[in-house]
Amino acid sequence: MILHSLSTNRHSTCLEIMTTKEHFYRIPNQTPPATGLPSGYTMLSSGNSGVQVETRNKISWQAAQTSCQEDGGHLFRMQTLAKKDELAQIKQELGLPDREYWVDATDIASDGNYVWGDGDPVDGSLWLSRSPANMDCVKATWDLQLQDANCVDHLLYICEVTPA
Ligand SMILES: [Ca+2]
Repeated sequence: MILHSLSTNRHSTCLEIMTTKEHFYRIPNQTPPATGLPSGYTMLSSGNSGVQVETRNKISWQAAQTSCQEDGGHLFRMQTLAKKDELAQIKQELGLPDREYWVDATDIASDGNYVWGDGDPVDGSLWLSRSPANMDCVKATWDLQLQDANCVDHLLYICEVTPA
């Protein structure tokens, strides 16, 4: 798992400050609030899941899905406008680059019918366009609109984990 350098740095700084404060005030051992999320994930404000944006390692759709599964999740399911807006806010707050990112949808099961990993159909209003080539995987464009893409393309990706 590769963390975005900015968030990693912020995390380190935060830990250093916490450590310093603990020594200064002699605060007894306390555990931080458990989010149930792997390190590097940001909780969506809806509170149902956390996301992490891979900003360095460009890989195929399947390799990206496997990487997210190793964290206990899957590629990001941008099923609603609300989730899209939340992700856009996180992207802005963390200063993440305007690039193309793999998301969870494909039409591998039924050509032309794009669905998320849980079988939910992709909301038509979130599409930027579908190419005449009718490719099998779905990416989010730099401004988080959905577009079909060739699954073997190498892109950045967004993972989503729902705490148990
Ligand atoms: Ca297709």
